[in-house]
Amino acid sequence: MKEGFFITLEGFEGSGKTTLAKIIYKTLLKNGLNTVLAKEPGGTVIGDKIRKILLERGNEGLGYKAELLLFTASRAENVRINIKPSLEKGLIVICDRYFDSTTAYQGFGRGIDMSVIDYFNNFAVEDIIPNLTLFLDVDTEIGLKRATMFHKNLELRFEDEFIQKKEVNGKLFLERVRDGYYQIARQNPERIKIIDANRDISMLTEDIIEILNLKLSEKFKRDIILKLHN
Ligand code: Z5A
Repeated sequence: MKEGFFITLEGFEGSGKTTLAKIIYKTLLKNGLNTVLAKEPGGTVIGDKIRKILLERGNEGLGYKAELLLFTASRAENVRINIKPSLEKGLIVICDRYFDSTTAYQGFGRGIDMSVIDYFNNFAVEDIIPNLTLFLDVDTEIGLKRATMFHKNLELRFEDEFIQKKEVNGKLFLERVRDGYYQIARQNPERIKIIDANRDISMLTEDIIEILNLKLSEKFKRDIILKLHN
């Protein structure tokens, strides 16, 4: 079996994950590296239907357990249909959010027991663990401002909740998510690289290209110096 290279992007909304995932994807293709772009939640026929349920304004009544199961179902489909077959073909896969999002939002954010989170994360992804995760660390207020300006009015269930600044155990939901990401990054220093995402996109891109040059050179056992796609 061939083995590809799996990159995930993580972080708070408005940190630039989607923008940067597209820049990386185009850059890798331009440099002759076969690459696939995926995202979560969604990215498959069933996953896109699940995405609607999860993100649409009006679905505020959704319980935390059902929310976890829906993110898990969407991920299981993404792994089965997009990610695993592409990695088996030896391709590079970029995924905009993956299981660290569930740990950060449903685990640290919602407060669901971590043994339950780990069980469902493992259940969905089997042995498909990212080789590299870029954690785009943005100040929550900056990220939220960027995200709410950009999002379609329908996909605002989470943002609505952040704006209401719901508190659990004396801490805001969005603070718990951000602290959660730091903990996940500290526990996985080899896999996760923290990038200051408050800066200009061009500066973030430079940092990411440098990390990719290093990681992909190791992977393909030859010097890779990526030329940026503009
Ligand atoms: N969620 C969860 O709870 N559990 C899970 O397991 C998963 C997800 C997988 C939707 O995710 C929600 O699902 C999310 C977590 C939860 N919570 N919320 N909200 P999503 O990935 O579909 O949505 P998102 O993370 O909110 O995406 P986003 O707002 O699109 O954020 P982004 O991808 O990081 O940002 P972007 O699309 O690249 O940029 C947004 C805007 O900001 C755009 O106009 C850019 O031009 C601008 N931008 C981005 N970066 C910069 C910089 N550096 N400078 C200036 N402007 C910038």
